[in-house]
Amino acid sequence: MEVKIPGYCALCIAHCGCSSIVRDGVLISVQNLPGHPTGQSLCIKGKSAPEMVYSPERILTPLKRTTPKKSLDPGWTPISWEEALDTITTTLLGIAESSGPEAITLGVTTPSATGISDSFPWIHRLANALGSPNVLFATENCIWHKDSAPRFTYGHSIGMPDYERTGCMLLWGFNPATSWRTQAELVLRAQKRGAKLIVVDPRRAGLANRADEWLRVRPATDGPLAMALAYQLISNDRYDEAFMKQWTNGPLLVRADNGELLTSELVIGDFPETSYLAWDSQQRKVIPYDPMAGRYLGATDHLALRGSFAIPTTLGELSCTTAFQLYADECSRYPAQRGEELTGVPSRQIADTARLLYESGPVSFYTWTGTAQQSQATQTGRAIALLYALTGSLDSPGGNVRFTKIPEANIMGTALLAEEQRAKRLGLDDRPLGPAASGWITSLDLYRSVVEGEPYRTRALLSFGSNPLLTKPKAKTASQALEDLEFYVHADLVLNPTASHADIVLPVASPWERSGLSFGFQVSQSAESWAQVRPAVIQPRGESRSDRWIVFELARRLGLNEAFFEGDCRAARHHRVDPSGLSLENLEAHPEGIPLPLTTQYRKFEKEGFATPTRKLEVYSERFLKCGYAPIPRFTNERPEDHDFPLRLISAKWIHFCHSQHRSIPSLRRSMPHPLVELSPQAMESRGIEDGDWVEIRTREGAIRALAKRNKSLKEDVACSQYGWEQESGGNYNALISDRIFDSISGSNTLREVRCRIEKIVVSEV
Ligand SMILES: Nc1nc2c(c(=O)[nH]1)N[C@H]1C(S)=C(S)[C@@H](COP(=O)(O)OP(=O)(O)OC[C@H]3O[C@@H](n4cnc5c(=O)[nH]c(N)nc54)[C@H](O)[C@@H]3O)O[C@H]1N2
Ligand SMILES: Nc1nc2c(c(=O)[nH]1)N[C@H]1C(S)=C(S)[C@@H](COP(=O)(O)OP(=O)(O)OC[C@H]3O[C@@H](n4cnc5c(=O)[nH]c(N)nc54)[C@H](O)[C@@H]3O)O[C@H]1N2
Ligand code: SF4
Ligand SMILES: [Mo]
Repeated sequence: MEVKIPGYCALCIAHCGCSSIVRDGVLISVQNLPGHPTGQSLCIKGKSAPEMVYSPERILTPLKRTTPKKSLDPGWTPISWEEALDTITTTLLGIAESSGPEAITLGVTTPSATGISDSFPWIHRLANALGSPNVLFATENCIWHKDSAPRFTYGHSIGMPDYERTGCMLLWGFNPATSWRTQAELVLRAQKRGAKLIVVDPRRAGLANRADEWLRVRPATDGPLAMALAYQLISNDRYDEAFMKQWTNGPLLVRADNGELLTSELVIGDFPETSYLAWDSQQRKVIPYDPMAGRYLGATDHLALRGSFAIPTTLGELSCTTAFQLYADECSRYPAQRGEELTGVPSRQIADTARLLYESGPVSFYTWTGTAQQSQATQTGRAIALLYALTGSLDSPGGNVRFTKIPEANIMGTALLAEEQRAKRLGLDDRPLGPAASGWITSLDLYRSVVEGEPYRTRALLSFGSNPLLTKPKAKTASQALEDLEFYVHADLVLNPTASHADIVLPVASPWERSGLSFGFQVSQSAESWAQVRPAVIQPRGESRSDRWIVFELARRLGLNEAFFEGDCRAARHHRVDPSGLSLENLEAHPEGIPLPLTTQYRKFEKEGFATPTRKLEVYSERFLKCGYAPIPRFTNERPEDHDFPLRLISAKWIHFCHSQHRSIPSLRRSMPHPLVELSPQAMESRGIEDGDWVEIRTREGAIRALAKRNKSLKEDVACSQYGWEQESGGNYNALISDRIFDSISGSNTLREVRCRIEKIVVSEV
């Protein structure tokens, strides 16, 4: 019997609506699902679902290591779920009792490129209920710059371009044609309607080929480029002055003596306590701004956005400058010509792009990992966020908006974690505003804790997916940490190189063998209004189980049932769905999904202000100042040239694979059998390299091999390679990266800011 079951593909963030064709209990094929907001088409990975499901690489039973950690063969032996779960429970309880639950780290792979989105919040709930503040996640190299860093400026993530209404789209270090095809489709549709497209990328990849302006930025100079564009807007009066005055903290006065915002305590007069001060240029006196109420106490018609003023205070006369003036001054260090020198983008193009931004708004933007994996990544995120603020399009029709979401219960269980445990989160002391403040630790923090016992020793890791040996820098420290771990449990579909260091491996069912719930599909209001419970379409293979099942089973054994709906998965799902007003039964009866009549609320800040310390969009971040970071983005010069390593190496994603996954899927591997490195024709010629030659890529950290591929869009000194390949296939790109250079605010590693040299490998060496 053949059935066609609607659902969505959970393999990556696009969550494309799809139908599964199942014959006699076997998944035959997967097709797109017309009518679904993300169901227009599927990529080759989605179409290869049956190969993934029935891959001989799948783990089908729990496995136990039977040889010492350092031995090459782990001697995997199948064990029962009972034995696996009991061993895990006893060991974890023992560690929690003797060293505290913080000695146990939970790991989780990325929901943007795996089906872990089905159970992501449950894994966090398990950590919180257990009392562990440490969840290892790829934030610092992944979502930090679009979800967390903008909070320092806007108080919220960058939201989503309102593609249906936008006039100009700015894609910055983001290639949705490969990484989020449903966004790419909306970009194309907007272009057809006449919207303009600007792409900032060292490579002319994907939609950059159709851009009105493609800015070929020198890798990792995005911060200076954002400042240079902002300077064009400000110096030519091409910005939304009214928005900057009314909704940003640009008018607030900053003390020249210590960089703090001037507060009312220091100023003689009848001002409410703890208010900030701005300058009224007509009455030539200060006006207080109450951050609690989010408003000025007085008329704002003549608020000065720019200028420096001598303010009489109890400390004597203090020289103060408006925050916006300080920002404008910092931008003025980047006139177009200097912008060109620093970033490689021609000065004329910098000026033209700024004009396009001004003339073709409303402007929307999206940035992702192109700007994430750099040594000044957070300030780069701030610089882009501020450039965008100048357009005045934020949260307005056609700008970046946060679409109205379907209400659902938050099940992360954040409140279950005691404050005292939260304070122990690894990395919090070193980077107080970094991922640790949002709940996540970085791999470097984990390795240090395991290997050096600093600030305390991590003894166990319970990881749901993830492959840090290939996806994080410098594999050596990682291998040692994995070996030093007293107890490592890894739940996955396949045995990846990191999992081969585990003590116990748990077999995870694929998304087609388990159900999932998606409230909203992100890319538009209609997509965000789509609620869907995806059914399992086939039985789990072997003894594999969903991550959620594993979490609930462990919670029960660990005595955490109270936080887990007494072990009743269905009651938990009811709880999650209830606030939406939909019934779980109704959702299950409509596996194609149910649209809700939600409408977008624009300019929410008019009612709520911004969720920042000043309740305004923060041009000036006192929070940064207090942590010792520049309150207005400031960039130090590039790392010096290294003549032995003249090329700038970057990496990017390819449509065939997600990160280190999928290399064993035959149809995908056939279309990409070997790792590639793209080089400019000039770089190839000068090195005697031809298309398809094997080359060696060498950095100060190590060397890998890849096949050369001509890419005429690259500058002569830039090479773009792939990551995620194992050593046997050519090499692990991230072993070329030093773990000692990272963004001091977020811990983001310089995965794209590496100097290398590339040479042809003579055939006898291959
Ligand atoms: N050089 C370089 N390195 C990078 C990047 C880059 O651009 N350049 N990108 C970075 C980014 S953005 C990210 S997010 C990280 C990703 O880093 P990782 O999280 O390490 O990602 P993957 O390599 O995809 O490994 C995912 C693992 O999870 C397993 N898995 C898949 N689905 C499930 C599931 O449903 N449940 C469970 N339990 N396991 C599952 C897969 O089989 C695989 O073994 O890599 C980063 N590394
Ligand atoms: N096929 C596929 N899709 C995926 C994933 C996958 O692994 N494979 N992973 C998912 C995940 S976890 C994530 S985080 C997203 C990421 O999605 P994207 O951010 O779109 O992914 P990338 O291709 O790594 O990077 C985007 C672009 O940044 C450019 N770039 C490199 N260096 C620089 C630089 O210094 N400055 C600028 N401006 N650009 C630069 C690259 O050339 C590339 O075209 O994709 C998701 N979707
Ligand atoms: S883009 Fe491909 S892998 Fe991602 S959800 Fe769509 S079909 Fe699945
Ligand atoms: Mo990511």
